[in-house]
Amino acid sequence: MYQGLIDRYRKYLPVTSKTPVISLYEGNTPLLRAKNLERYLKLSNLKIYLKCEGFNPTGSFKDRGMTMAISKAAEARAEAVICASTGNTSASAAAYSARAGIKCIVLIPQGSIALGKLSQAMMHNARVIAIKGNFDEALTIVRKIGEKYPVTVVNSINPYRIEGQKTGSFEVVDFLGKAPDYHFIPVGNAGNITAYWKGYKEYCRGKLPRMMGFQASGASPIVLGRPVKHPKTIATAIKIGNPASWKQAQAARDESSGVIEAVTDSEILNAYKLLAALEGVFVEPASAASVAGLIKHSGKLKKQGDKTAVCVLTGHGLKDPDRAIKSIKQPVVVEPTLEKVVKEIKF
Ligand code: AN7
Repeated sequence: MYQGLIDRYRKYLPVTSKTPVISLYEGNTPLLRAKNLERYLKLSNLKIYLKCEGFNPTGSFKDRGMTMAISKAAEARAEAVICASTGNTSASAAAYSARAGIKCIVLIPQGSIALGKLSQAMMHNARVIAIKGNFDEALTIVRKIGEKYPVTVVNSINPYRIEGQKTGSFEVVDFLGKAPDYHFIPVGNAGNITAYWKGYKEYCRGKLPRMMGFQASGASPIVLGRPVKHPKTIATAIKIGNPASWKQAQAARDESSGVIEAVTDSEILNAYKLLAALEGVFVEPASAASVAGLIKHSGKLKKQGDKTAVCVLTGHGLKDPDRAIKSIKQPVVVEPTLEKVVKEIKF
């Protein structure tokens, strides 16, 4: 039986027989072919695959990094871990810490994290501290606490996080038999684009993909070339104005002849709805930035020969049900009679 990504990819990861593996059997997520989306976009030359990271145990890709970070924290006998988070990191850190018996402290930007994520951190008994500020301010505080107090930081500045997350590319390569031509990915704190690129470089014998990173236009520091003091976007997961892995993301872009560009909230919401309606895949808004990026490039992609693209869908749609309900037509309400219901169905 599948027992998680440390078990599967042990020889590529910094673990030994002494590392206590803290796992919820994360990874091994589906890579779905998106034929309806290909047809809708009239991209007959492009095979689109969706790497559905919302299928991870806490509903996001963060579990890949967290199984590593918490296993290594347990190996070092850490008593507590801490992170700043736009939501998913805190949900994952809280779950893995609970399993490891380690205290977990999370700093979140007040009012800016999706309800599902907050409920996860609370249920797993993390010490949740909401700050009257944004993610970047929370991360600055967390870094300082990590330097001064006996607590392990489990944001992606912790190198074990990147190590775990690079297994996403291993799975893509194992499934396709090679790397895709294009790898589309949302960019927030920029750990994941860093990790996927590292993974491709370590695991791939043949040609490497072009890394296509997308930030939300109201939170696009790497695109603008300067930090954004007051980031704004409905994609709260990537509402980040000063990414920790900024330089590594630029390196991934440049080494791979890729891009890091911005997509607007309305492009994100369009991709978000298309994925749900055409492919049966419900993601959270930030995740749809990868597909919004692909749509933005579809004109250019059409003019190429046969190509393969992977879009990473980083988190599950149920994380942020409020956004879903705000984005779509509300259900009709009728009297509880057969007649009224049949009339509404319009047979
Ligand atoms: C769904 O949870 O930063 O570029 O604190 O939750 O590696 O930061 C989340 C990021 C994309 C961006 N999609 O990845 C956090 C946090 C989803 C996310 C990203 C996040 P990075």
